[in-house]
Amino acid sequence: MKKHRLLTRLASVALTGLVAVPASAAIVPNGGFESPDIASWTLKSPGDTGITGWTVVGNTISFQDSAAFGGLGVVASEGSQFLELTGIVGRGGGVRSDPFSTVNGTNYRLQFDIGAFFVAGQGSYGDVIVDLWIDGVARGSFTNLIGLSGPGSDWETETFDFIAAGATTTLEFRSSLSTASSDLGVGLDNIRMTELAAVSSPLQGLPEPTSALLLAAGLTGLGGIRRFARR
Ligand SMILES: [Ca+2]
Repeated sequence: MKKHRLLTRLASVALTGLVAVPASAAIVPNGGFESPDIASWTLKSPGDTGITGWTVVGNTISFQDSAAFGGLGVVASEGSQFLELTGIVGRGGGVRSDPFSTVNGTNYRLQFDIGAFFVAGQGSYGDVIVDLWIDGVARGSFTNLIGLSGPGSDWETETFDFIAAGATTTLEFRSSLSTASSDLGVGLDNIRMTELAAVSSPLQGLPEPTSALLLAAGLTGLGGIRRFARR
């Protein structure tokens, strides 16, 4: 019984700080751009606040329903609505969230889907790059190399872990100004955040393989203890 309790405790120690345990989710208001409901598509200029919870920044974007160009292969990643961050054509457009509630010092995993499109009758719109800011600070660029050879929507989920710096957080996404990114079709949808309850701060920023190795090492260690306990 004692051995069992020891092993249970060791397992708990080995896993704490290494495994992301979702504690809560869906805290980005209207992260899927489903509100307000639109029938087709509409252009939005910088300063526009018509998309619930978001302000358009940088350049004109398109607020779209899958009904608009779904027949050509262009559909949302989540629900039926999404953003197209190049408007009709052009780079640098995006959206900034209204400040929403976070817990200061807490680890969060931000995930969002970026879309590249192959439009029926027109061909591939090319690779896409989306730039991310958190609380006004640039946090990186995310690339989706289009993998389609026929009409369709190529959505890819991007992940970024960070520590909230205050009681509210602001997210901003823009299509990249880089010419490596399409100026005609950069999708954004399904922005969500999950609180990472079990990730301790010393591990923040470690690349996934390192965490996996540490986890593997921890499990190997447990195996050794189990072998020892069996003797
Ligand atoms: Ca959506």
